[in-house]
Amino acid sequence: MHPMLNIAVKAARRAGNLIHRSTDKIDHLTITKKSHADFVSEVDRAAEQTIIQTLLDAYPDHAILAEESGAHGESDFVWIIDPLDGTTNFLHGFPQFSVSIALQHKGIITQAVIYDPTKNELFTATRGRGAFLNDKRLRVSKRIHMADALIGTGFPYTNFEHMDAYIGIFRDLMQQTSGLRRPGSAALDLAWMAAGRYDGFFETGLKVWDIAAGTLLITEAGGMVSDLSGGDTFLKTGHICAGNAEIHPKLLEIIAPHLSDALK
Ligand code: 2AM
Ligand code: CA
Ligand code: CA
Ligand code: CA
Repeated sequence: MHPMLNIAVKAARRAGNLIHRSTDKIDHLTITKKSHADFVSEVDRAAEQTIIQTLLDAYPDHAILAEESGAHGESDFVWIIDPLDGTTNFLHGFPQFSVSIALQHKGIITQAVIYDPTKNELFTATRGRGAFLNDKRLRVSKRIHMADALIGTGFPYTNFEHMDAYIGIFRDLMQQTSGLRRPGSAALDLAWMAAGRYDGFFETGLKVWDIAAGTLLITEAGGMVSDLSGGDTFLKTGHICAGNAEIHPKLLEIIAPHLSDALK
């Protein structure tokens, strides 16, 4: 394993264990609301501190971009961190949340870890070296027909301007696929896409820490990732569409007629 991935795995496991131990105490946590439906607990913050400390102990010169504490440092190496993706699920004891850590080198994501502490599933990827679930090599699914496809998604939050477009896409997919799922951790959704559990995935308005690691997992597992019009702006816009090589273009085709300029 690449030494930088190894450190990221150590950080993700430490944070995941902390989160897992805290599931017994969710009724006693201090919770604040950052914006509409965006909650943060002391567990998010503690997990983030554990991750940052582990990474900076090994690589003190690297820069950090983390959901709860923002950007620090200046370097060609930037660690992009979501310490707890799926906080709403976590706070309800709904067992679908994850830790997501990616390393970006000169603008390119090179290492990725997503850890699900509930199932003890560790998803990892190094650019050019494939994606893994624990020790098993991952490949995206082989389904080719939309009618057989299981599609993952997440609902739009703050940008209610995207709501009508989203619901239009949702309605079409309901009629044309074998099912839609909305579990609530975008990072874990992307890892599951890489693992072939979904055939396609789309969501709008995500943040870079939700998707940085997951997008590398998918491409290393042989899948495709783009924005909603097939371009490569997804890390910036947070509008994302993924799939295996057959389903991805078909999903884009269904999405296209619904796109407002803001979503293109
Ligand atoms: P979080 O739990 O780290 O905040 C679910 O579709 C995804 O949306 C999760 O990755 C979740 O990340 C994110 N999310 C939840 N509430 C949000 C909000 N109010 N604004 C933006 N993203 C949100
Ligand atoms: Ca959040
Ligand atoms: Ca998140
Ligand atoms: Ca988070």
